[in-house]
Amino acid sequence: MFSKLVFLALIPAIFAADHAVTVGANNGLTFTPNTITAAVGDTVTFTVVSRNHSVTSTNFSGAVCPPPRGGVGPNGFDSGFLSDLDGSMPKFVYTVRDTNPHFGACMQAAGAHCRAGMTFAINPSATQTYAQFNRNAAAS
Ligand SMILES: [Cu+2]
Repeated sequence: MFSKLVFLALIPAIFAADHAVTVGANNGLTFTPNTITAAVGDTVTFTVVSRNHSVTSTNFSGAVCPPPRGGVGPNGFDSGFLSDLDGSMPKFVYTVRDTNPHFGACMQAAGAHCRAGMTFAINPSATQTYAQFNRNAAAS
């Protein structure tokens, strides 16, 4: 009985994947990779490796930059500002709750990082692509 319970408890850990995203690699205004394909239950772990950035969900088009505090939902996200200025490489973990497209960006500098291409997509679609989202961000 005990072993069966342990096995059942381990199932999510076995099948859920973690997707690692580096924020600010080489001191740049980037999320690497900028496109993530993830299943419900997967996690996306963002690690800030330079400066001070945020991981915040926003609109696909229109008011993209800066993303609003609290992020755009449903199932949105907002890490708040995460600073690596002290070298601590802070992390933010988002658990994927649905397979809808989610678009994210950095809210730093009143949207300047976002407009400069500090953007990413989780599960973009054929009609809502990362490339179009990034163009929308640059123009917002
Ligand atoms: Cu930033």
